[in-house]
Amino acid sequence: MIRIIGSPVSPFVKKVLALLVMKGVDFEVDPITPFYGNDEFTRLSPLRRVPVFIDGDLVLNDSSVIAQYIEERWAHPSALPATPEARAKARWIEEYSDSRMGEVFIWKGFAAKLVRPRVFKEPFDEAAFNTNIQTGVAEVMDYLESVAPEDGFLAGPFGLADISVASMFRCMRYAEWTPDPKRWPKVCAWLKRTEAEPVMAKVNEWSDALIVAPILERRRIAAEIGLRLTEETFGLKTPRRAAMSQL
Ligand SMILES: N[C@@H](CCC(=O)N[C@@H](CS)C(=O)NCC(=O)O)C(=O)O
Repeated sequence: MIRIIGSPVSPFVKKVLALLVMKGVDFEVDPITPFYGNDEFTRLSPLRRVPVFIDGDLVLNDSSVIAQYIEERWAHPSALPATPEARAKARWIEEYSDSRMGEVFIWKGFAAKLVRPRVFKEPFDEAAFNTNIQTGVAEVMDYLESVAPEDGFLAGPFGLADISVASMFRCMRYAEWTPDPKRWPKVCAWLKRTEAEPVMAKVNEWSDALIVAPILERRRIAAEIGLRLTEETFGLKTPRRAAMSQL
């Protein structure tokens, strides 16, 4: 059985789960928050980041590396478009999402509002959060609006590019920010189409359930909506920042 380490709330974990769902591959999830990972977690994930993909002796890190492996190992249905040009475009959007959107949507957005206060008991800096919305987030939105299609998806059929970007938006929704459809109409319409795709709806259902569920209830709630959780085997009581952590 394939095991994924990392909470489905993480957009990087969600990308991997969505691809496995899309390709009909069975898996189970150890939904840890990376900061609570113990030494065994460090051994499996040298940067102390999630997701980690484990299949027997095969241990893979980094969502893009894992995504590429999944695409090669289970080629059908493909999460990438047909032509080399469109495939390159999809990979660029994935990269832009992981790096730039990761910085402004996740680290300065979602993590600043929810993770930092909850995990590290640090106060929420509302002014910095709002500045990021008006600068970094707005700049990302303008770029996405310039590349979003009038209809359909970001790089052809629904796939990796859409999954990557939509996963970032969900975290910002948890941080109580959603884009203004008057200012960014094409992105908002694309997001609505993407979130209506069954694969995206399923993984969002998982993260929505886990983000609000009390820890003791999580296993029962997850089972009800078709997410198989393993024991949380990597738990520390006190969170630890990775040397590489952006928090
Ligand atoms: N480039 C990595 C980024 C993964 C990542 O940053 N994951 C976050 C969770 S959303 C994490 O594990 N953070 C822990 C830390 O920064 O210490 C990937 O694509 O997998």
